[in-house]
Amino acid sequence: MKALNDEAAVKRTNGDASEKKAPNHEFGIELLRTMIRIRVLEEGIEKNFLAGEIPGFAHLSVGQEAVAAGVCSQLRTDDYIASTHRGHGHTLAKGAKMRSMMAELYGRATGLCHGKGGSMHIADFSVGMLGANGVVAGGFGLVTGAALSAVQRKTDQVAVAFFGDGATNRGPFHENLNLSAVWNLPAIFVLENNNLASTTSSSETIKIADLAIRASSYGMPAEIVDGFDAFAVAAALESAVKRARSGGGPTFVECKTFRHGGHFIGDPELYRTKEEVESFMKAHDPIVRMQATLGEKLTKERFEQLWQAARDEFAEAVEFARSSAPSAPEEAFFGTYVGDRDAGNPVHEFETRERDALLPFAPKVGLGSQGAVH
Ligand SMILES: Cc1ncc(C[n+]2csc(CCOP(=O)(O)OP(=O)(O)O)c2C)c(N)n1
Repeated sequence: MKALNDEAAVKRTNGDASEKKAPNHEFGIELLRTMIRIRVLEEGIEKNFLAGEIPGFAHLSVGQEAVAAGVCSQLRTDDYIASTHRGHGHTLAKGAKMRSMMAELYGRATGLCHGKGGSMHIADFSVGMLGANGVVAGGFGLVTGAALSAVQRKTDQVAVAFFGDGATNRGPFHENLNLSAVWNLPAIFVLENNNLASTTSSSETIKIADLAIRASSYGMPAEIVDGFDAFAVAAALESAVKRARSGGGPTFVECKTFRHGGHFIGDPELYRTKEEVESFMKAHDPIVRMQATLGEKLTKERFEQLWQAARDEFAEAVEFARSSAPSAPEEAFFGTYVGDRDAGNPVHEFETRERDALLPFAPKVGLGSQGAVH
């Protein structure tokens, strides 16, 4: 095995995407479209959640949209991502349908996980979205496994883990970065550094400001980018994806970003002031940033069309969710596996007779595990 070398250094692009190539305005509009769709989706989720229509918990990523949009713009549908508890943007940007997402959040049978996952455990394997996760740092193992499987199947797929600064203090972060580097896997680790873990500032729990430095310990190159600049995020990912697909191994990308809303919907946010939040957001909104970068290339009409199309899409998605049937109690026994491989019993899905026997114990409402872990 090759030891740590010069390659394992932290690169700082500080949002200067032009360092790599001049921004293409049509691509910028595509990034903007994704960011606006995420913004409209999440603001709508907040409204309907507060109206009591959505069960469980929901965590929003308003302010962080440039990361989801920039990263996913560089991925193919058959590439993998694993998300966090703050995963609506990642899921939408990876290609999930907004209406299937909303149905999932509403606990409906037509949802992506038949209403059993909700906001925090939503997944869509058809677009390579391996799951949001109620367990902080829960996505790392999925990504290492998916990247290993791509190598074993001899495909050129890549796998991306999204995670927050808080997750970098957990064991799975270190174990999976190490293993991915040692095995030279096509994995990409995307940190959304919003400087907060729930209510705690990372300055109280971490002694370093640039968490990308941690990648050096595992012999992995890292890049720090301005996470409000979707072009910069896309440029960093373009390099990381190229490296991963060509057998060059994993990369760490730290995106400096900001969470506009509370940790979860309903968070009283006693740890920061409203003024602080608003003034920061005013200066760093990724949508405003892209609008400014595009300048005259983006007409007022086109900008308004993007918002209107997103609002229409959201309205249709809510209508679909509201009019879908709730997930049935017996749904709890589908997609569940039993058996013991070591004892020679194949792992298999519950058979109908087993489900029938368990039916009396089914939960009274079909909301699955929503809100079980927060
Ligand atoms: C293993 C585990 N520990 C604690 C929690 C409670 N919890 C939920 S989110 C969160 C903060 C995570 O912070 P970070 O990783 O920075 O992500 P962010 O919320 O900033 O997106 C914590 C501690 C959890 N869900 N799982």
